[in-house]
Amino acid sequence: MILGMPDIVLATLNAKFIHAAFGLRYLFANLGELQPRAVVAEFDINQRPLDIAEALLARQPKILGLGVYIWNVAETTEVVAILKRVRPEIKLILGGPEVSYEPEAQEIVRLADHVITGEGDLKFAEACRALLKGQPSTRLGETDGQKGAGSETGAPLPKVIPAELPDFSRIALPYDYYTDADLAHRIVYVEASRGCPFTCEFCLSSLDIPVRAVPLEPLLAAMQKLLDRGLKQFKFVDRTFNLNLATSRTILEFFLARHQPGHFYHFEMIPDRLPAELREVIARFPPGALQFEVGVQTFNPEVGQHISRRQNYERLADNFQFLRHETRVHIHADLIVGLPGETIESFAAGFDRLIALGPQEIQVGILKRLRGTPIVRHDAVWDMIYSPQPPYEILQNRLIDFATMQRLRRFAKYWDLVGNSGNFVGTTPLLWSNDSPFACFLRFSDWLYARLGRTDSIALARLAELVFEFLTGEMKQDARHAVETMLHDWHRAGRREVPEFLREFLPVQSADRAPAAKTGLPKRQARHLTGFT
Ligand code: B12
Ligand code: SF4
Repeated sequence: MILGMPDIVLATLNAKFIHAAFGLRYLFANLGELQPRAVVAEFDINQRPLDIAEALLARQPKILGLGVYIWNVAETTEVVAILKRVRPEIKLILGGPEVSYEPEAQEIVRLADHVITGEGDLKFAEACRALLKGQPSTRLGETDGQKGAGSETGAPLPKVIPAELPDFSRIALPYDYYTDADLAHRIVYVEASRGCPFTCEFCLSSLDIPVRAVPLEPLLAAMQKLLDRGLKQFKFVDRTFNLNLATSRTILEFFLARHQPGHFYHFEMIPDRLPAELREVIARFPPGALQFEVGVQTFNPEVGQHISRRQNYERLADNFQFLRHETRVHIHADLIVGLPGETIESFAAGFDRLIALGPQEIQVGILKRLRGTPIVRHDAVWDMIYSPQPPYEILQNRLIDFATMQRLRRFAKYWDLVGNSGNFVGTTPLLWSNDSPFACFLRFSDWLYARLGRTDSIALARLAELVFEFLTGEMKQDARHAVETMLHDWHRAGRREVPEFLREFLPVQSADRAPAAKTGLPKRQARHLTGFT
């Protein structure tokens, strides 16, 4: 409880209101004796920078810590520019993955007083202690002092402060700092480990070596507390949850033993590692309780080699078969467009192969050049051209020109609306009948874009009507079959009112139906779930 104004404000702009800032809560939990002088203030990127700056200034902090990520760097730069003009005396400390690499190249770093690179759990408190004691900051134009944060010498605190990897046994866990409102209304993140042992060159986590585990006993005690407080959905952010089999099994057993209807657990997994001891416990979870995010990224072994990603495709296929046929896990699999050496044909073959493995969702991601990642070593050979604006997506490369990349970008967006949304579970496969799913969906995507001229703000009923028009007009499919399938999807999604264009095919009394029963699960996953029944 703070009486008066806090000396320290920890703030960030989340991607959306619904995402709670996990990293900030770690920093807050580890402020030690400074904690009573600090508050956490969360915003989202849809708020105006001026309003955010005003809200921050109203708290009159001496130190403001800002979490900077790829999704908020543009907006946070604006906030920082305003703050530095209006109240230059407030010490601005940046941190987060976006400013942890290539800080010298960034406007936001130039404007701020300090940037702590890496995991700031303990280092932020150290820097605050030093600044509150009156240690000066390195001024613009000066070179960074030799002494690190916390130095008693009074030497200026360096502008860029690298954080040593903190030891988990010294870090306080942050879970008590999720409020009851967070637990009720927002996505709550948790973690059992940090770091990844793999080296995929497009990924920032490939730089997070070694893997470090949160001590299991306090972690499970914290999870129990969250369950007792009523949290139903746990999103684990571990890069590879199935790395340490004994730990992942213990965590899964823990949740299974306490499972209640509506509980939902999300994990990121590597696809080629699911031995019997894990399979056994996974198979015991009820429908919809588990979601696995499974990065496949590419099915082209040569591309895999280019980006230093090792993957055993046979084991991957076997694990997908197991997950789809012997468990009730919701699978969200990722593929990336634009990797060095991936042609449109090889991407198409990979997409079709993944469709055959039957995950409920396929995220078609566009390659990004994340700051600090070694993917840049391919720039010259593969003519990789990325957007200079976050999220730094690829615009073209030697094998895929700009116009084709744009088509694939639209493919990804429409696929998300149609293939992934759960609104067209039965209808989507009609779009390809016996042909290549990739080729057919690309044709649909091109056709849809010609009709709409945009990929966002499309009302669901309008989208459904266009799907129907494509199936019956362009593909000459049997209208009655299309109507039945679409209607089934419509009701599966829990919708009562039947859209106008379907009504004319139906007898009056069967048009509207009671919506499907509520499951308490996230909406998209719940829609896919009925595929199990
Ligand atoms: C949750 C999450 C999201 C959420 C957003 C969450 C939110 N709050 O709004 C969603 C799902 C929306 C998301 C989206 C994306 N994400 Co994301 N996401 C994550 C994820 C899985 C967890 C973040 C987390 O809580 N980590 C755990 C905490 C403890 O670590 P941390 O946040 O890094 O915080 C530590 C340090 O960074 C630092 N720190 C943080 N804040 C501060 C502040 C100060 C003052 C200081 C000193 C230090 C400091 O100290 C903290 C404690 O050690 C990470 C991967 C991961 N496991 O970290 C990726 C990650 C952050 N995302 C990433 C990317 C690339 C994306 C996307 C572009 C991916 C995509 N496919 O489109 C999109 C962007 C969306 C957009 N609108 O543009 C990259 C980040 C790149 C970057 N430079 O920021 C990451 C690292 C994944 C990766 N391995 O490549 N993401
Ligand atoms: S893509 Fe996955 S496996 Fe590869 S480095 Fe990143 S987190 Fe690790």
